[in-house]
Amino acid sequence: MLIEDYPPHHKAGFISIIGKPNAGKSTLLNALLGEKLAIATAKAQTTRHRIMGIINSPEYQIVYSDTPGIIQQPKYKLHERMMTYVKESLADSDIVIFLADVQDDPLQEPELTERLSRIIQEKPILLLINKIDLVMQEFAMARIESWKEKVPFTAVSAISALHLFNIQGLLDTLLEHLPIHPPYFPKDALTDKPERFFAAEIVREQIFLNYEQEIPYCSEVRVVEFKDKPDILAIRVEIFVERDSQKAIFIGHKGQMIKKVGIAARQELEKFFGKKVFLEQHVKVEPDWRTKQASLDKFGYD
Ligand SMILES: Nc1nc2c(ncn2[C@@H]2O[C@H](COP(=O)(O)OP(=O)(O)OP(=O)(O)O)[C@@H](O)[C@H]2O)c(=O)[nH]1
Ligand SMILES: [Mg+2]
Repeated sequence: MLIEDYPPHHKAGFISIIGKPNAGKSTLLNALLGEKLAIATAKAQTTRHRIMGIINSPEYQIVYSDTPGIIQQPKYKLHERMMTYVKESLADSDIVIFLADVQDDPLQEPELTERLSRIIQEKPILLLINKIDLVMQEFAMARIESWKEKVPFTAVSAISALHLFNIQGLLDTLLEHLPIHPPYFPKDALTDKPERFFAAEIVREQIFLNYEQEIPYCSEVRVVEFKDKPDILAIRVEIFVERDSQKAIFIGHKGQMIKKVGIAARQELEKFFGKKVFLEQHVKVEPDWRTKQASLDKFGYD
């Protein structure tokens, strides 16, 4: 379908999903899209970029943005870049979804509630209380009330992004608030990011799942070769850590750890791309890359 072929009442808009680290934003994006686009792990600060996920129907196009978790005090230049993505996504959005873990107490978040109170003067904000599968209903209800006392949210809902609870109802609410507008992207678009980006993310997800402490946070993945041959997809990645000692931990005794990550990543890549994958990994050291402008530019944090 051509971008021009849309009915006069067609709705389209940008919806920004924001919240603290680990609230479940990427899980929610995947739930709304009905497929796994964004990586999601139990560790905070998994997402480092703004990732658009697009859903289309003849009548509407919703462009969701998954964003990095809001960090009040950025420690590295990397964190500052991540917060720039949140800001840009908020500036572009027609509707904001503020996703809160049901355990988060708004009374502990004065800066965040003040920021939300400012944003809501300009655009609708939906409060979504997530992970309600983990608590009693009364607890979730009380949480909603205390958030509402701090910010006059446009609408409020309790969901479980992981168990797809209340997701259809959410879509209906979003469509109500979506402006009449022509589509922004071709109707078959799913995301703004290229395949290489997702290849790097899938490897990074396995790093988050397989290592503890500092390794996930000091690691970055760059795709240096992406050859889509008829029978196999050949992907070569460089994995950067900050020091030699971290490189040794990454590789592990007799290369066991990197092998484990490679096998798991290859399986996930094959699922994502729907074909056989050959994955080659090289571990390199880029000293203090999280604090260096040039390194961040090189790794695509623009
Ligand atoms: N029990 C439960 N767990 C959830 C739910 N939604 C997300 N999670 C889990 O919460 C963890 C964090 O989920 P993510 O989607 O990565 O969270 P995020 O907000 O994108 O995190 P960052 O990218 O680090 O900011 C993962 O282990 C998810 O499986 C939910 O509804 N219920
Ligand atoms: Mg995320």
